[in-house]
Amino acid sequence: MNRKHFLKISSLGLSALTIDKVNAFSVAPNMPIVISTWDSGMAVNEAAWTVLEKGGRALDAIEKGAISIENKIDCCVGLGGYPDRDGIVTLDACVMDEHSNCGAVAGLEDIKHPISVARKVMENTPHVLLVGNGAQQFALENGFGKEPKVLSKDAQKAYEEWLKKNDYKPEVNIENKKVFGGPFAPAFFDDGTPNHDTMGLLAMDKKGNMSGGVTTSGMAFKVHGRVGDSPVIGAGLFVDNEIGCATSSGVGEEVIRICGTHLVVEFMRQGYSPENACRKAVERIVNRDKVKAKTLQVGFLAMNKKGEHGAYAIQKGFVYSLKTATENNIVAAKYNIG
Ligand code: SD4
Repeated sequence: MNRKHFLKISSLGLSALTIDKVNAFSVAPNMPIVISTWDSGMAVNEAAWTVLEKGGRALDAIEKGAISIENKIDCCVGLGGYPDRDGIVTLDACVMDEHSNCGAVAGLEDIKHPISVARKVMENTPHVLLVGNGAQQFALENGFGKEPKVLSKDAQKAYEEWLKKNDYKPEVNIENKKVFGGPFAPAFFDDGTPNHDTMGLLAMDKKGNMSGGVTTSGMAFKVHGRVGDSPVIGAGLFVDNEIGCATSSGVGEEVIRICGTHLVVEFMRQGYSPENACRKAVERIVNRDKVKAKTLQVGFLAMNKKGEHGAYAIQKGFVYSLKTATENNIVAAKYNIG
């Protein structure tokens, strides 16, 4: 972690925090609890917490948290995110609740809150996933406004850089290395700005019910029409209220291939801790192609019914944000390849 980035975290008021020193797994039986991918999850957790602390439903907390980051104009998810290779921002999102109800949208354009559209798909239709124009039409019919098609300043700059090389190959998210050459953007830019384009959230409310949600602009500079793992139930998100829940970030194709988050929950069902369940899913990806794995990043994040949580990634650099009544931390995930 570079100095500027550390200062940024410190300025969030996380005084004693150094990512490298915190444990990759901790027990938090105290409900409620919310965990979310990356350090940008700290602010998202705060928003979710306003629902959880009042005894609200985990699903409402998830939606509120996701909306808070979708609102950020110059951030990593939502309409401020990076475009596809045609310069168009297309959004993916999903939700899953304690009854295994789920809803998702993929390739959604010009709508600010894909997470809420995903929830409406879940609650107002007999379907699970709406895509592209149909998803937008459904959003408009349900009262969502159409936003103008403009790239955020950051996205515009990144897209112009990328166009110079127009190089489409996955790159690992290496810290402090400017990599505009691949669809998976780096964890941090040279100036220390965090750069992630997927927010996955998992929450357990005071009643012990779990829900999850994911919102993303997907991998930067993807082929137009490409859908990643994020809106795919069982890949980017899975919730089984009897067992646990999981979400993922990274190269979505690798996660889809192994039905990643469903696999993580199934490992928890077999008795693995959240961290070990994530590790086993990561190993499934790495063992499939060890050479390719060196160029990829995938991180899984999970929580079980006891509120225990953990994460594991292919590469160094994956972190998650944790909030309970007594904890407000960024936690570093262990990883397979150093
Ligand atoms: C995707 N999983 O579209 C997403 C990308 C991601 O942080 O997680 N970026 O494949």
